[in-house]
Amino acid sequence: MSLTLHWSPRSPYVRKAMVALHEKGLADHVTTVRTAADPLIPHEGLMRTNPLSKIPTLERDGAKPIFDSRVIMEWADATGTQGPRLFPSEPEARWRTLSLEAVGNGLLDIALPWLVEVRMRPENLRYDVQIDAWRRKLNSVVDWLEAEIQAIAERPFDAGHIAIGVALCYLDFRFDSEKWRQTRPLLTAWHAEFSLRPSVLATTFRDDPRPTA
Ligand SMILES: N[C@@H](CCC(=O)N[C@@H](CS)C(=O)NCC(=O)O)C(=O)O
Repeated sequence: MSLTLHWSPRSPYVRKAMVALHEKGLADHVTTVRTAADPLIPHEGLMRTNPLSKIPTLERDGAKPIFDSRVIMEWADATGTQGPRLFPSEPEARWRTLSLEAVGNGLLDIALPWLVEVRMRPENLRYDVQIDAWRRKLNSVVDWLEAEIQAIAERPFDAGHIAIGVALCYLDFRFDSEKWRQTRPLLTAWHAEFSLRPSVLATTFRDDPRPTA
């Protein structure tokens, strides 16, 4: 099996996909290609494969490319022959997994535009009302997780855990100043355990040099 993943060590969506590929024993089949997916500069080459110019995008020999982190996780779950079942088939378990995955992913959907706003937008154009709304939502999500995490931890490890755990790793990477651990001891303890999984240790975030093309 030959797989090429458009990848960046800075991207939390890529990390979700990579953690799933590791969990399912597929990571060794993947060649990563460092691809600069900049929201302000659509990537001409990447758009030929994924019209959205987003990563992760997975190219497969002789088959259509797959994109969106959740879709790649589902593909990994359907393809890998080892590791935990990431998307359960029993309906109630599945709806819960998909909802938890959506919460983790939604946290990233708050964090990424926030980062663009404060890093890329000229300071005089910054919209503080929007930043305040993102901050309130971020706190709403981590408060909700603090209340739910004991029940979540009792569930078999799946795509929901991956999305939530990676999103919290991303807060550590880019939003340290928001201090998500403060007043959330249960979530802190769960995340410490999540961070020790080999799949998580193998996919750490880092600020590598940005490719020019
Ligand atoms: N919903 C997508 C989001 C992917 C995404 O936004 N990735 C970022 C990198 S962290 C990206 O490619 N941004 C480029 C852009 O927005 O044009 C997923 O889950 O894979």
